[in-house]
Amino acid sequence: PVPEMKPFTPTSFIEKMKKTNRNVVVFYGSQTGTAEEFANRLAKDAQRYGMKGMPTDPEEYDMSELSRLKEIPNSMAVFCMATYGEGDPTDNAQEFYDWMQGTDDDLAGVNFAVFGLGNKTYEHFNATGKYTDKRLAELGGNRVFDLGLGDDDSNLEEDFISWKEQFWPAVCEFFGVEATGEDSSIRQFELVVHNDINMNEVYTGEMGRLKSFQTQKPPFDSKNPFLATVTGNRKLNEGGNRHLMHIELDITDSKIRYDSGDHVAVYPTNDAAVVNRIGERLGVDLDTVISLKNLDEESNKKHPFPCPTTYRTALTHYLDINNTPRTNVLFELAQYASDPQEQENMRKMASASPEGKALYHSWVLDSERNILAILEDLPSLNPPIDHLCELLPRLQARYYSIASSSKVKAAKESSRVWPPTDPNSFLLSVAGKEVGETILYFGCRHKNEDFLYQQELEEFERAGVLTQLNVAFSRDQEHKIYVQHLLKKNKEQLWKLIHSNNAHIYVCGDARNMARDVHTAFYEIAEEVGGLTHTQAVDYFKKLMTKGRYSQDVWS
Ligand code: 2AM
Repeated sequence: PVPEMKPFTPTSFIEKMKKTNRNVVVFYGSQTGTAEEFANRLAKDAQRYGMKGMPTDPEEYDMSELSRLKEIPNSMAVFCMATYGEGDPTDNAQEFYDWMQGTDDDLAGVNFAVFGLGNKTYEHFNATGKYTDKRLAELGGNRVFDLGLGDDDSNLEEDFISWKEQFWPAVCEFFGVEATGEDSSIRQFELVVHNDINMNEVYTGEMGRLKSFQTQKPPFDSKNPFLATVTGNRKLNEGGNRHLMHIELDITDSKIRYDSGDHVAVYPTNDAAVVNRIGERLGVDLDTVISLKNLDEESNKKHPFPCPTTYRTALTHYLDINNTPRTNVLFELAQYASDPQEQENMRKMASASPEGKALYHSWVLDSERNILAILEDLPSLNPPIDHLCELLPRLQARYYSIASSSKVKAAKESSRVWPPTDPNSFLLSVAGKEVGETILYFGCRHKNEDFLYQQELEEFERAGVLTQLNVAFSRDQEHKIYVQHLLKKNKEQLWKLIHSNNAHIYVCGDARNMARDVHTAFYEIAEEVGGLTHTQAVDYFKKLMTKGRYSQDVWS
């Protein structure tokens, strides 16, 4: 088999739609796969309304052809757009985003709808989805249905199905079509069992090239991960129910380079015991060699994961069997429940009715039922394993902050990684360089439990790498002490550094509470010491951000 490769020159999605008789194109701006999953589901839904959908990666096509969509009768473009970081589009949507910003194409007659994927704890909630929706309308596009705003901090899946449930009736009304018959599930892939195959041609967990784990060749990337040896592994915090690890990875000879603030992606594998139990529950031989082949021969996506492979490999390396399944998985599997009550409940959980949502919430989300727990708790449910493999989402790489600096790599051949991001990589990279004053505010719960890298930080202060180390322990005394309380205490010094000495501010950590309150503390400092009005203070820090002097690496 030839490894799957993306075409390099952008091709025409309009020509492809015409050739394959499609009228609904569903573009996705996706980083971790969720927006892509949603796009697949919408494209599949289209069949129920006598339309034909095509999930599409905007990076693979010439998006400047959007205005030509009107050449196709009764056509529509749907966009599932995720937002990252400071309101940024995902990597695969960057070019499309740039195009939208620069173009003055006339999109009159182009029907569109947008669903955004974002997280409310971030300042720029759903900025990409909002921008896409606004910009396409400005260019003259015809909005078929209102922008949907999914919030991953609450429940993205619920937001999506609620939006979808209103979106399709609006589409029906707009195009004057009706739902055709049963909501039956439609398979996207067909099963091929390989009874007599050379095992050298069978994927064993590789992401791209066959045998890439046996013969490692640079350049390494997400499709060709480097097998790094773990050379250090220690728990960073004491006690508590949290588990923070300091991991050292040996990347000698990998030619991998990185900068402060970069992340390392780690591919997890699923627990063999869970995989075995799924096999036992469904009564299948997990070592059967199979391929799942796309029934749509025109699709760029020939297989849902590298094929041929075994069920065991797919469930171990390629599929997410540990998270709570999304509602579409329950909906599609419902047909395999022979007990009418179990079947009804599964369908109900996939509906947008309040009762269904509540059931999905309590029975799946709150009870943290993964697919195995669902199979074990619904004894009448007996799906064919290949359909289950088609429906489960891909197992995603996990991203961790790199705490070491590549600048000191020469001296120390290993790279240190720990969740979450810390100031160390920054400090390590300035160590020994001529920089101005460097002041750190660090907050944690207890001095004796989670004062991470205490030794190193104190050593930095002694050696003068840090001019000043300020630590806030929130739970070592009756009342809370947070970093912003210490900032406020030192407000004169801080305002002088910011306003007169050109200081840069870096904020790392929790987005929902800490980063927001720290931001507010800086406004107050500008008001109290600098004499600015609140509006002026907001403006002041906005300007610092655009100049790159107020940077955040925050998460929720
Ligand atoms: P707490 O859990 O005791 O409230 C790292 O998680 C540290 O951030 C903890 O000490 C935590 O304190 C603290 N923290 C929680 N909310 C915060 C906020 N709004 N501002 C700053 N720090 C906060």
